[in-house]
Amino acid sequence: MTLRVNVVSIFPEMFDALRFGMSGRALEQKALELLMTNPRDFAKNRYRTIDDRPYGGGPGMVMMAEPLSAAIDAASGESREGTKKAGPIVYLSPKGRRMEQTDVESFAALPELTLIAGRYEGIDERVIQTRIDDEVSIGDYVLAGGEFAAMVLIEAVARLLPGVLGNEESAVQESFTSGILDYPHYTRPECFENLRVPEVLLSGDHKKIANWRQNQALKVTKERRPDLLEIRSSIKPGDKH
Ligand code: 9D3
Repeated sequence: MTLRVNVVSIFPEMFDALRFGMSGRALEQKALELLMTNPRDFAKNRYRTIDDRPYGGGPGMVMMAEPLSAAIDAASGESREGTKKAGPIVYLSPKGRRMEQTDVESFAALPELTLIAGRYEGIDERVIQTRIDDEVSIGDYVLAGGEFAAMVLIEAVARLLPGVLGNEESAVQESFTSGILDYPHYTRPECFENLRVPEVLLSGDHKKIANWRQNQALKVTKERRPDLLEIRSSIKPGDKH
């Protein structure tokens, strides 16, 4: 039960960051496997060129179709184990559909996934036509490349993999409250810079505490993300969330 993630990137060392924290634990436990492929290793000239100027002119450079498609084919096991499809090939792109937690849950349920991190202005459109199953953005802001977006996806997926969380209660708790913002958290000491922990949390009354937390969560959600409450109230009973 391992999720194999093939990553195609010209900066494979960036993904060393995933060795820390929860994704690091997922890798150690073999719940997650990361396999890096560098398009530069598939470049055709002695300068290992992987980018070229855009046809039609304009600013910046474009990732060339040949090294990138060869890297994708090698990474996704196009030649591996005969007819069996290796799982979807996902291109991290500012033009992609916005990734949500439901997408993360779907990725986490797969046996294998191939992520393409682009650089420059983007990749040759013919690679999208011939190789890409899914185009995903992580939000409406501009990054310098797809690597951090791919790492965001991997970290979000890794914490859902069986056996990774460690604290099983967090997962249960999360499924209860998912869709709204979190309640405030406190730990020792009881008084910090003259700010006291809310009395209810010291009461030992678990019903009252649960009720207080739900109210706090609803209040902050109403203030900051009313859109989340509108989505929730339009969901019929029995709908999966
Ligand atoms: C001027 C047009 N730009 C599109 C907004 C060009 C451009 C900007 C940034 C092309 C590529 C990039 C690099 N970004 C990503 O590869 C990327 C990304 C992002 O920038 N924001 C949110 N999600 C993603 S996923 C990949």
